[in-house]
Amino acid sequence: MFPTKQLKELLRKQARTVVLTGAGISAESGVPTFRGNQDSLWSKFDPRELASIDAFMAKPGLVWEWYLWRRKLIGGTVPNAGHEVLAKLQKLLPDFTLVTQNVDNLHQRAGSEHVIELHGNIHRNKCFDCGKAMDVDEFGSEQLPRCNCGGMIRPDVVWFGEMLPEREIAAAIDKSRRAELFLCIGTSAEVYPAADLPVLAKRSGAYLVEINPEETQISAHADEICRVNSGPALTDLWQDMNSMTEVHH
Ligand code: BV8
Ligand code: ZN
Repeated sequence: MFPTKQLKELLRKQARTVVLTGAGISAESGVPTFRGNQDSLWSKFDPRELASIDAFMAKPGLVWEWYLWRRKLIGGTVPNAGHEVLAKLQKLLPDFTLVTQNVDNLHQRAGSEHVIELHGNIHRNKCFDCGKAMDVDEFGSEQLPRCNCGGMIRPDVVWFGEMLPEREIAAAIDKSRRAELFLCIGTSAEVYPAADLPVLAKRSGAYLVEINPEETQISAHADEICRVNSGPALTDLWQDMNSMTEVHH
């Protein structure tokens, strides 16, 4: 059952911990995952199509409409228990790193600090040409905002085919190499290079835990699998850790 005594022992001895999260950790907040077949008006579009430079160059208005719709939807959600437990875990463990593929900012809203955002943040914009951060206020998708250099403004997220931010992916790789405990939560582990991180950690000797109600590409590598939604799973983990610390007082 989850958490096993190995996992509890690693946490008790404050093992160097890395957590990788994907869209699944925000599902219980009401943020649609990429794979779930949402009954949203966008379900007819494939995110891998829309989250690309080609789509933005071809149909910038449509791509902006999609991001404005997602931004609005995310704005109406709140972090769930899963986000909250990870923020508390960070305060408890001396060497804890949270790496996320999500762009929804929910980890930060739950109080997590120094979050490594591999794929950017949907609430930030930048200039397509000069890369300058641009805080444009609300705009319609008819007249798209432009930078004073003339470049088009775009969401500050990493699109398919784009390189990940150098500092972030380098830090995530370094931490995964040194991890003693790696929690892989709510990700189908299909998108690279993020999906390499849990395997890299495992190969470097980390104890690999998957928290996901479904099987994924990572399942075969995992030392421990929790086939439960991340909210309840992380709540159980947190309660277990507290009862454990009581015992040790
Ligand atoms: C790169 C930001 C180098 C944008 C995202 C051909 C051409 C070009 C590139 C490639 C190619 N072939 C492969 C590639 C590489 C490509 C890639 O990996 N493609 C995949 C599809 C094979 N990667 C890239 O392009 C990356 N860049 O490689 O640069 C390069 C450069 C040029 C040419 C080649 C290489 C950039 C990838 C970043 C893309 N941007 N997001 C935006 O959000 O709009 S990716 C986006 O999708 C998310 O950020 C996330 O990473 C991914 C979705 O994955 P998940 O988070 O796992 O979500 P998913 O819905 O899939 O799964 C949800 C999971 O949660 C499920 O397992 C489910 O069971 C579980 N779940 C559900 N409910 C719960 C739950 N779990 C727990 N609790 C619950 N309650
Ligand atoms: Zn510019």
